Amino acid sequence: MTDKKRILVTCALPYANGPVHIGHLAGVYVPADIYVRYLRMRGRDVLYVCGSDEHGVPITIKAREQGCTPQDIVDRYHGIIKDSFSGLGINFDIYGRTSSSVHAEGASEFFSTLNDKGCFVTRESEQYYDPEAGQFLADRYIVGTCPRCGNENAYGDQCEKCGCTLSPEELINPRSKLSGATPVRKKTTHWYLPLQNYEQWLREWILEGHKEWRTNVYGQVKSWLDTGLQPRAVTRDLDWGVPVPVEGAEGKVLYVWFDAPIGYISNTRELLPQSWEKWWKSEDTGLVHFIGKDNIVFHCIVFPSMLKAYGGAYILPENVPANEFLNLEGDKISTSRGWAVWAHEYLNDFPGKEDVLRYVLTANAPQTADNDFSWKDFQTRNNSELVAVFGNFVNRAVVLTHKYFGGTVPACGALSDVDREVLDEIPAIRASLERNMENFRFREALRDAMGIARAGNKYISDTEPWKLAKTDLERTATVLNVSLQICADLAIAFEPFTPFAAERLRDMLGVGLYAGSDHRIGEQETVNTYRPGEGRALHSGQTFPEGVPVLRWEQLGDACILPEGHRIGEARLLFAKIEDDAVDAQISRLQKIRAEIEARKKAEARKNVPPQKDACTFDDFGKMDIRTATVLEAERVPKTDKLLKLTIDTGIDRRVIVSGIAEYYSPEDMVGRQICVLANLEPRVIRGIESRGMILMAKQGDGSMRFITTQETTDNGAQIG
Ligand code: B3M
Ligand code: ZN
Repeated sequence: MTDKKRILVTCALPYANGPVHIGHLAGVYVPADIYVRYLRMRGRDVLYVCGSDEHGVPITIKAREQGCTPQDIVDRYHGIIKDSFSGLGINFDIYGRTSSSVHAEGASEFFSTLNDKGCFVTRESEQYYDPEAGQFLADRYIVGTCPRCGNENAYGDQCEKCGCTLSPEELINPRSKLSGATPVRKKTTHWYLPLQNYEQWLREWILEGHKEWRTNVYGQVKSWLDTGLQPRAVTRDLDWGVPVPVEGAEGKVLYVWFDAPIGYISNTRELLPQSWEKWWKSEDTGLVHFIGKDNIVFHCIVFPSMLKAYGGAYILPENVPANEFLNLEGDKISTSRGWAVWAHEYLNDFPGKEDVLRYVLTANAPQTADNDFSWKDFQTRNNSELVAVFGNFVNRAVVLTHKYFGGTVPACGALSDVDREVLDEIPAIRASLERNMENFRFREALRDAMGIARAGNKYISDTEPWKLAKTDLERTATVLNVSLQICADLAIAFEPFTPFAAERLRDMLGVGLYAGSDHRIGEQETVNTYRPGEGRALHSGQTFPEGVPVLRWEQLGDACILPEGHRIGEARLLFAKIEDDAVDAQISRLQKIRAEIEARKKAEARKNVPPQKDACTFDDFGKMDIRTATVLEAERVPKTDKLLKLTIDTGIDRRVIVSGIAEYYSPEDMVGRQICVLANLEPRVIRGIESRGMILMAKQGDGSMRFITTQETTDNGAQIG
């Protein structure tokens, strides 16, 4: 970990065009929150900054779809997102927004400085313009036919059907999404940041200087640099965003990825108008960006190049611990398709279980590879880890202390081997936990913390104080004393991961916690809003009532955190079991969404009508003898998935046909059905069965088959043609 005096932690600014989901939480916000809580407990001076990213084309599209203004959209989602974070105990020192005036000023000034210093190049190019709407079209505002797969509704940047990346010029028959008009090419000028000028410097700074960064981050940076950097446009023709502060640039705004990272700085300025510079321009500050993998290039290449271009002492990140993606029940999370678990809905559906989500997302964190969230795993981790191990251990220690010792910490007598063993285990776990935390390995750190609960649970099961109490109260006292010390260890170790439960546990133990200083930064600037545990968290300048022990990280692993005679609180439920019906409801909600997605996909695919084949003559057709026939018997051909053996009455005779329709019809579906067959097709032997003729099938756009049936029952053997 950085040994800098101050640590500035930023989290990717979520786009305010939708709520946040578990993928965002697992990738960015939960790990950042764990890190910040940990650092604060270690007494580090931390500033924790985030906010909504409120610009960009998708927000304008959503507004248009919903018939409201972009401001309405961002107002709505900013509120939802902000509440979701605080509901989960993720309490930034500031959660700002890029539509604020402080940000507009800051971003504008940043651009002007770079422009004045000659850091940009301008280029004229031709872009699509909607003559009816009178405006240039962002890539997403242009639709047309995909040159690769023929999808008629491909976007100017991507075809969602075949997944290919496109540029608007490649679309066949482009049309404007705004008016439907055919766009015309029109000249426009944009500002570009020539990233190639920073290549050598980036190589030295990251490839030489930060070999300790995560391999996924380092590798992505290396491959960008090895491919060679290009000038990047930092302006757009759009009416939503920070206006380009240059005369003659009317109708242009800063590209969202230019202004958004400046948002980190603006939000710091908004919170600390007097002293923000000491967080951004002092070598005493260590900057850490928490992001998802799709943001790596912007945080490791583009934004650092911007800061470098600006000059003036801006610091660069010490680390960018980007995560991979979290999938949901085996499929990629998708906001547009609705395949997600939304944070605000979770909080509604599982009140009081904020920590369970934090725990599961950390235990399954996509740190080195994509990972999967499933509701069954969520339930199992809650019931067999949080409830059965952690909760069960604490409950037994606290309840038995009330039962045998009137709720006071009993005396610790001579320690036996089992006692020593468990007590010795904890300092070793702590060392590993700290190493993991400081190297951004939160999944492993959580495993360490859980190791303490497992050790405690095993200790109390092995020593059986409920039995001991009948014969040896002195030994019982020692066992419960040791158990309560381990409970105190858990109250410390779990604070970063499950802050709500850690607070309940401190209540049970009758203790407070040192959770960091209150960051008195300037005269009138007091930040740090510590919410879960507020009543019992100790900030500098605050003292707990006489006699209340205050836990500190440094005590983790001490054999006597809680003094003999200390009164503990009442037993409370630390974690509650999650029943089947709660997760089944979630699973069936997802099944419904999956069915809708499938239906939409199928409907789309069906529209895929293949072009007409080459002409054939009447004689060609006349050679085919097509008849109506009825299926008399049907059975699967053994050892195949696709074939049915059908015995049919063709009116001419009774014969056997082997048909590849088993994927679409079962034998029972077929018996009694009247179908059409090509009767004079040369017989063929399929799987040892002579097949005489072919059943006529209609093949749909998605590849599925339906047999052709007669509308009204006709005689078998009727000629079709
Ligand atoms: N708004 C988040 C995303 O790509 C993006 C992050 C900006 S951080 C400066 O989902
Ligand atoms: Zn395509």
